[in-house]
Amino acid sequence: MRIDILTILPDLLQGPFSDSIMKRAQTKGHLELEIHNIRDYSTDKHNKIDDYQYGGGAGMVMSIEPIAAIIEKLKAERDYDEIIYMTPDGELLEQAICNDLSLCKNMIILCGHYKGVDERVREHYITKEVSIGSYVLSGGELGAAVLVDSVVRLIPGVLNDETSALTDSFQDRLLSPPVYTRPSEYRGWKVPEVLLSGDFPKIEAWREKKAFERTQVRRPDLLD
Ligand code: 6GU
Repeated sequence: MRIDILTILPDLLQGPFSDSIMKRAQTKGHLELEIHNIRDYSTDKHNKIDDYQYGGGAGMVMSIEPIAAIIEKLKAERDYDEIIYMTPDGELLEQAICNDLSLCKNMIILCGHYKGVDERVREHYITKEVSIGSYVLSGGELGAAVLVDSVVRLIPGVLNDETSALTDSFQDRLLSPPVYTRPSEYRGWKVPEVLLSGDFPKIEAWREKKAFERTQVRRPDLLD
């Protein structure tokens, strides 16, 4: 998969992709990630990428020209399955969206800032708008990092058996059951007996029961 991220804060996006699974996805060739600085596409002599909003009001708006210039350059190089705008008024990110996006070959992710981008960018270039939750972030970069991580880990070969995405919370609309490791007793706090029994059908039944109970208590909406 190839992902092009368009941002005014490219440094902010270095960290999340230079460690662990996201780093390995790139070195193993599952992910080709390009981070583009929108400012590099400004034709203004001060590299301006925003301006006052028409009609008045506080807050700057990201201009269409530099964003259109990068998107059109990229679209001339390859076909994109999705051009996503990260914004608090987008569709709430859910596992089902991550699953769909994991089938994409190429995608562009635009990170919003200030009061947002000129509406004409959304009308003419954007194919999908995503929010990562009902709260406001200073910019779309952290949202883009969340989106990329949640999608890339689903690409076949990115995770190994031990970290397989098939048993994730949400994949079966259930939260994960509790897990334990050694020691079997710590300060008198014991690991549930069944997990030490070696009786695998019984362990599996216990895990299913716990997953269901946990979902019922914490996220009943997932069971609807
Ligand atoms: Cl994607 N961007 C911003 N700025 N705020 C958000 C968000 C995105 N998702 C939730 N809040």
